[in-house]
Amino acid sequence: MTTDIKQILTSLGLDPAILEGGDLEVHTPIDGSLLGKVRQDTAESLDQKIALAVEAFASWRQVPAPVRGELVRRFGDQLRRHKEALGALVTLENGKLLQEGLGEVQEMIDICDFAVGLSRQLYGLTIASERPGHRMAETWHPLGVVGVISAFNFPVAVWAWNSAIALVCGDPVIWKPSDKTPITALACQHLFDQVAADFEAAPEGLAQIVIVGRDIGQNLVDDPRVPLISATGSTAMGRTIGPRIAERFGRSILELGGNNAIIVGPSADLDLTVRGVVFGAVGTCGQRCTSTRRLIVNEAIYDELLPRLRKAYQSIGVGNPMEAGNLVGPLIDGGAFAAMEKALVQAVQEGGTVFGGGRALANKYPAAYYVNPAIVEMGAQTDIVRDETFAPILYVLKYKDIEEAIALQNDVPQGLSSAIFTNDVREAERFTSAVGSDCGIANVNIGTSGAEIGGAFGGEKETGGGRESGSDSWKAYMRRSTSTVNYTSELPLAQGIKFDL
Ligand code: UN1
Repeated sequence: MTTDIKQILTSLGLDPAILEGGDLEVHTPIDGSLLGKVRQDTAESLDQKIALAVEAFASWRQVPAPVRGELVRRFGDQLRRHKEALGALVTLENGKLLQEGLGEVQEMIDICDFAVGLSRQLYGLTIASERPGHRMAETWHPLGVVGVISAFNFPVAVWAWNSAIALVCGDPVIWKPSDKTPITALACQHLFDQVAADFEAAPEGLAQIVIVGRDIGQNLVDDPRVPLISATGSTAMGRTIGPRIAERFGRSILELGGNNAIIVGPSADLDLTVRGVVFGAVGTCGQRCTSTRRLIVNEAIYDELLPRLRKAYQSIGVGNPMEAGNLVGPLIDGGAFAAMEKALVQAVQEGGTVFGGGRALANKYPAAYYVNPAIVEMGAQTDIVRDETFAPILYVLKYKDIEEAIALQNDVPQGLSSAIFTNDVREAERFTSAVGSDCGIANVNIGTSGAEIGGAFGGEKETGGGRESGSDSWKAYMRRSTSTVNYTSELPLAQGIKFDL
């Protein structure tokens, strides 16, 4: 696969001129070199795009949902045709492994398929009325313009989860991608535009992109013409925008920080466990919101598991994510590296013993930030363990009984993903029960990351409570209307109230 950005853009049908003339500098985390200077939107152009999206809504909401699904089906096909190039672009701009870049595009294709099926299944209920000769039903209607704010770590898939669903639900989309990954976003937008141009029922401005920083981005968040904001990012970001959206009675889907743990029970299959833990902790260089950050190990197997984990860590190839054989690519930038270093210093201050860590390949890539993943054995779940550091740091804790393990797993502010490795059905069932994991995702014998699109994705507590992607997450993108129809010549009142005129 070529690493030449101009060649990749051309194969996606984009003019490489998008890399010139702007003031937003984009660097590849692979070697730190400049990929381009992208033009940004202004407050005025954002305002115009919102106005155009409002106009698009007026017609798109009247297009039958299965026809809306047909547009998304064509977009999924378009992604299939361009999977290799778009996957490579994700790797180039974000630094994740090529396999992971391709996986992300596959996730986009999968959600398109899901949304196409959904476009014929936006079902409402019929409800038994307490009054004779009355029918009650609920209908789901399009909601309006959806603002999507996405993060650098999943620069294309998260937009697709939101857009594919929003579009079949009858909603136009305005996307604010991370300012670290605008080029992949422009590529996605271009692929969509090509499909929409050939689709008669698609109004202009159905899906748009705005390249803006945080300041102008606030205008999108605050705009009453945008009834739903779906935002993925840090808890700090959610804490800022959540109340602002609530203040205008807008809706939000927040997918924020995670601090995901794996519990390893005494009966666990340790081969499976090592593979699951390593993928979860070091995959995507620890930069998934579902990355495994904590390992809670039963004391009976602790001394057997830890050496195996250390051995696996020593064999991990850290290096250029385009090259097959490497399992860990670079961190996104120097800021992420500084955060990792700081967390490791604090962990030692809080009693931790660090294995691994530190910068790698600094001579070969002086302007990029490769690191050795770290395992940190902790005596207790201290402050740093309760914090999300977006880097490959795995904190390890020891436990005696399953109640203690579940209590530790839950005793963090975040609530996104969790897992248990066990062959004990009682432990597994307890973990997934009401008194088990308090997270949005609770897995058994698989890791915390790499969720499929068919389920609802998101989590509780400081993770923000939103759900995106599969299951019935679509309901957040529509408004519910409850109708009661009287087909008699009587006018009985609910609750048996008498009101004789
Ligand atoms: C994210 O990190 O924001 O479950 C999303 C996973 C992926 C999505 C992660 N399917 O790891």
